[in-house]
Amino acid sequence: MTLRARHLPLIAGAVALTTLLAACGGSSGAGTTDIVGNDATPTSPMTVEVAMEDIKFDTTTLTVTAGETIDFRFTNTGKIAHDAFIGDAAAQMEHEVEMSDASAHPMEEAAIVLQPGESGELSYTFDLPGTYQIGCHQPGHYAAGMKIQVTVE
Ligand SMILES: [Cu+2]
Repeated sequence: MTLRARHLPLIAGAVALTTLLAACGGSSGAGTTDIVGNDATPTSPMTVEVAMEDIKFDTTTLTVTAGETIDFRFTNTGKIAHDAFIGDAAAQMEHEVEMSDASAHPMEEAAIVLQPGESGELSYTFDLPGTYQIGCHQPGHYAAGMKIQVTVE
C-alpha cells in the first residue's frame, strides 16, 4: 500500500509533463513525447525530450519533484549550434560569462553542445526544491530567451 502511494505523485507529474509538452508542441512536427518511468519502478528516471530550435527550446517550463533524476534528450532541429546548461540563476550568469570568454573552458558536467541535426542526452538530478534553468549559452541565445524554467518542488 505504501508502495502504491509513492507511485501516485510520479504518475501525476508525468501526466502534467505530457500535457505541458503537448501544449508546447509548436510547429516542429516532432510530436513524440516519450515519458519513461511512469509505470513500474518509482526510482527509474524520467526521459524528457526537448527540441532545440533557432532560437528557443520547444519547452519553456518544467516542473519536477525534488530528488528526481531526469534524462533529458535534446535534439537540435535548428540550423545553428545550440547548447544546454543546467543550473540555478547564479550558475547561468556565471556560465554566460565563461562562454563569452574564448579562453575559458566552457563546458562543465551539466552541459551539452549540439550541432544542427545532432541529438544528445544529459542526465540531471534536481536534489533540492527551488528554481533552476536550462539555458543555451551560444552567443546571444540566453539573452534572447533560449531557456527552460525548471521548478523543483
Ligand atoms: Cu541556442
